[in-house]
Amino acid sequence: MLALYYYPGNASLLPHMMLREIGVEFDLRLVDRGQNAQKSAEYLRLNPNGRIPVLVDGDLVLFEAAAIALHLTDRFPQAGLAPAHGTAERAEFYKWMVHLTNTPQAEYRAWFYPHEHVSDEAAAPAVKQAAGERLNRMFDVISEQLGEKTWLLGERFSAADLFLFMLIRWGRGMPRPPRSIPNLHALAERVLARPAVQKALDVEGLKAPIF
Ligand SMILES: N[C@@H](CCC(=O)N[C@@H](CS)C(=O)NCC(=O)O)C(=O)O
Repeated sequence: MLALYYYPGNASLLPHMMLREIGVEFDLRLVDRGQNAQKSAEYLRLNPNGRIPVLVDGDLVLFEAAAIALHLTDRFPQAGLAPAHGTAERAEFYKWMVHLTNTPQAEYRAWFYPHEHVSDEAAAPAVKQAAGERLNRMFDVISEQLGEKTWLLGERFSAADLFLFMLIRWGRGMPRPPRSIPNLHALAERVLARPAVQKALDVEGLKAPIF
């Protein structure tokens, strides 16, 4: 039995889109952030960090969206969300998954939660602004690397494209949103056109503008 603990639009969106791409049955369990349920004793037993998402796969309880995503590619290789093990393409896939999680995704914590990075609340806006500027530079590099390719890995779609799509979406309220970079916009449109992605967005109740 698979169960994904989610909140609409949160980092759970990556594994949610993947589960829809895979087409496997799973339970979708809302973590009610309105009630701070991610910090409840019950949820902290699943993820002691009090963050969303968590995937339960039988006896396995997994936190960290990127780890969940990598696990899903291994568990359901037939879905083709990652290249074959041991290939150069697989290594490129790891590069993107790790880069996206430990660089832009981590930076978004400072953008969305600047108060966590200061002892003086008055400094929070400056922290947010600096995080936005670092994110701009990160998206510029990603855009250069993507170039005119269809997907991050070239002609082959992978979970890394779903990850990038989620991160482009998160930046929609930034002064210079990632969608303003033409090739990132085009990639996000291609991801958005996928029926599995449409289904995940629809079930989470996410409405346009998506990114
Ligand atoms: N590195 C973690 C980050 C997860 C994360 O920051 N989740 C956010 C939502 S996108 C969250 O739970 N926020 C609520 C909180 O921090 O209390 C992962 O990828 O799973």
